[in-house]
Amino acid sequence: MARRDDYEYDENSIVVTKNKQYAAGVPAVLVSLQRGMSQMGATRTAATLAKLNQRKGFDCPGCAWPETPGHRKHAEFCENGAKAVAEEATKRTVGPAFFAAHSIDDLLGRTEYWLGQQGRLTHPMVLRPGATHYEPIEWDDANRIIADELNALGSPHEAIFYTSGRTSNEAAFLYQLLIRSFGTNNMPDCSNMCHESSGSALTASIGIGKGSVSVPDIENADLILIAGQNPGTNHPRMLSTLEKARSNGARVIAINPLPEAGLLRFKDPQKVHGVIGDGAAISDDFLQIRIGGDMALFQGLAKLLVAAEDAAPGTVLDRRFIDRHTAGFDAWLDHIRRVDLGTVVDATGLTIEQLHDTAQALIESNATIICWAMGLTQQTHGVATIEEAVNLLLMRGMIGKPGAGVCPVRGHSNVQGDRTMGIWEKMPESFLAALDTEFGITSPREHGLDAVDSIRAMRERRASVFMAMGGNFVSATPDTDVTEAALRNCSLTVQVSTKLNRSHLVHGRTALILPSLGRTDKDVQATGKQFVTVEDSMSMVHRSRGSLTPSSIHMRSEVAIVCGIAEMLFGPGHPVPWTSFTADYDLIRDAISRVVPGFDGFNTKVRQKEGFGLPHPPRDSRTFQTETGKANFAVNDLVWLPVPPGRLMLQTMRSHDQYNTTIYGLDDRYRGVKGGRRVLFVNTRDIEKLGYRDGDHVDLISEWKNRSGNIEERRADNFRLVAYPTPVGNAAAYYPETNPLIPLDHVADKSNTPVSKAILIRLEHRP
Ligand SMILES: Nc1nc2c(c(=O)[nH]1)N[C@H]1C(S)=C(S)[C@@H](COP(=O)(O)OP(=O)(O)OC[C@H]3O[C@@H](n4cnc5c(=O)[nH]c(N)nc54)[C@H](O)[C@@H]3O)O[C@H]1N2
Ligand SMILES: Nc1nc2c(c(=O)[nH]1)N[C@H]1C(S)=C(S)[C@@H](COP(=O)(O)OP(=O)(O)OC[C@H]3O[C@@H](n4cnc5c(=O)[nH]c(N)nc54)[C@H](O)[C@@H]3O)O[C@H]1N2
Ligand SMILES: [Mo]
Repeated sequence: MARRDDYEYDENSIVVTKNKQYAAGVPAVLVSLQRGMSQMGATRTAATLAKLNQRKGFDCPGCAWPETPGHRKHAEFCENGAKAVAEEATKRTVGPAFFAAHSIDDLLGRTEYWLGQQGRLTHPMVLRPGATHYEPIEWDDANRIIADELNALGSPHEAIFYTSGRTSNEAAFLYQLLIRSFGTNNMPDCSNMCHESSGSALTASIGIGKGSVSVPDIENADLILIAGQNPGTNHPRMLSTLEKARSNGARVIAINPLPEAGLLRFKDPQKVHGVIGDGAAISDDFLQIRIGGDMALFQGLAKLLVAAEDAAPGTVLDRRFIDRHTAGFDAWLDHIRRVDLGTVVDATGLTIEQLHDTAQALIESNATIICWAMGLTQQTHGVATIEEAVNLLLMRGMIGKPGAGVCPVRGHSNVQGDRTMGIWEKMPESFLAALDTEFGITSPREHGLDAVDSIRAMRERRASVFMAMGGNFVSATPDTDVTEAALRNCSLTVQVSTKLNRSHLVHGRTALILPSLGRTDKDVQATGKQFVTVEDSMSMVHRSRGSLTPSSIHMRSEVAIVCGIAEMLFGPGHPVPWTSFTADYDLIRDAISRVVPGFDGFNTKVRQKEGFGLPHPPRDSRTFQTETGKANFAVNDLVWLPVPPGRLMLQTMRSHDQYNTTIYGLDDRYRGVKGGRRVLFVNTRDIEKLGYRDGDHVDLISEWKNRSGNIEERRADNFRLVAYPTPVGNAAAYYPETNPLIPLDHVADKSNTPVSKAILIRLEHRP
């Protein structure tokens, strides 16, 4: 077994090798087994990996990519799914003895990597006002503290309830029910920092904030654009689907500032050609776009398509679709004709030939899918960029037809389901009314706070109780110093968690840690073994059932935790049957079936082999529930990001060895960086121009023009320069180390999503 201090490391001894051209293959299998063995031992590794994503097993806590319907192979998982499981199913534990040995001050000096690697949280713990150490507490006493603090508030709106996207449908439904029964819609969630821009854009454009394609659609597409996404690391199982699509004749175009390994070549470890040889090429073309250039790209492509239609009328536009199903076409057409291709070339960094070639591919394709993730959403103009992607599909009638559509690839494994269950600060009236009718409560109607506004509220002491259902709010949010100060203003912070992280250490006057069961754990309640359900990125709902004996009898399921708090808070006689809900999750699903559209017959349908799909009106019947009753073409003025001299545009992203703020290890294998995480990927020409050499250590300073027009500076120190094939003027570094650089007010228009992918920085020599 590894010694605990193995997780301390020296950022000055980073090893850099050449970045890889291919993803997965045999090294991936070896890495997954190795991580499994070191965390879980041999028996637990074999037992858990065998149950991953199987019909009778648990849903992978990694990403939200769906399983291929009908073909669940043995071992439907990937290297990073295996790491996610090892991380949760670890045999190491963090209990009262650990907290007695480590003060808060001591723990604040550790890295997220070190904290996460200590093991599973086993006991409810309390940090009392002024105390230096967490100490154990009984569940009832913890719940009493929460109830007392909530009841002492002047208004329910002074409480904030965060959710990360691993929470099951059942727990999420009860959590929002607790929060709305209490009287607020303050429900920030990780989606606010993730696909909120996709939700905003898609709801305005097509009337529903979810993707419109299935796995078979991808497999049967003619053309797939993948923009702002790194599937080789973050959605590795997507590579198998893409490989299938390619072997069916699809063309794949990757749009990314970085030549990400999985986008270029993929070695499927489950196939012979993946084990020997170079693997399969995944993308036919790689458009190395400048950061923030996608909106210009989509507008430029639309312009070229319009020009082709003008040259040969009736060959490019899907007039029938446009006339029947869309609104705003003429205004859009007028706008697109005026797009300047010179600006598009400047904004994207692409050549005019690349633009023509891509336009030609769009014209030739009868079934086009656009996939995207954080490279598009976490931009000031993220919503507009996604609207432009939709415009490009609408003009060709590429929504609601096989092999075509929009594919926002979700992050957390149940982030989409949590939204469906009502975790949103602005759920529509129809949902609230159904909830009220079902339970005889009166849900508040005024919209609540999202993630960024919650931080503002705590900073200004308009809110003072903060509770988190999973996640690591302090490290995932921007402007780390501001956020940490905001949380320290609280009277109570509560974290329902599986693993230790920095959010347990940056706390209110009183702080609680409530240890929860995870996906892999067996969940037994009064009526016996329970399962939960999740919704994947393609609106498929299915069961998840853990099988491991929990490492402590003091852990509770998220459902039981929510119900325990509710019983203490509302006392006997509350109209919601909290006790019965904990005892039998079927009863929760029955209630959901009456409140949430698409869930009728939930308990029966979810017991079917493949689970069931939720309705998606644009996909199912080209019905668009927008204000116009049609799919809307959006008109947006072109925004792009020129880089001033002496500056770099920084994007913050994930290494191959982390899950958001959870650091699995220090090996970003595909990018060739090992042994540390404070690296800055910069083009060789920029390194020279700025007067540095590869391997130099620098400090990063972000420059932000605030509302009063003054430049604010923020720092993150000691990053090693790595010469890397990123576009000139563009840099990249890992999150969360770079979050202190992102101003709280640097948010996307309309979605309020922190702009994690475009931060203006300059470098300073380290003294
Ligand atoms: N193993 C693992 N899996 C995960 C996660 C994890 O941390 N680890 N996180 C999960 C979560 S919550 C999410 S949201 C997803 C995230 O999945 P991704 O969105 O793939 O994650 P990022 O690492 O943020 O990568 C963003 C990609 O966008 C590119 N990019 C940056 N700026 C731009 C731009 O302006 N234009 C374009 N076209 N591209 C750009 C970057 O080079 C990078 O390839 O993954 C999920 N799955
Ligand atoms: N700079 C920058 N910032 C970003 C991003 C970026 O690309 N760049 N990405 C953003 C995105 S896309 C996202 S989604 C957010 C992620 O934000 P979060 O979802 O808040 O962060 P995670 O790191 O996924 O949370 C990890 C913690 O969740 C807890 N946990 C894990 N599994 C469970 C479970 O089953 N139940 C419970 N109760 N707890 C569990 C563990 O204690 C673990 O420490 O970060 C955002 N922040
Ligand atoms: Mo995410």
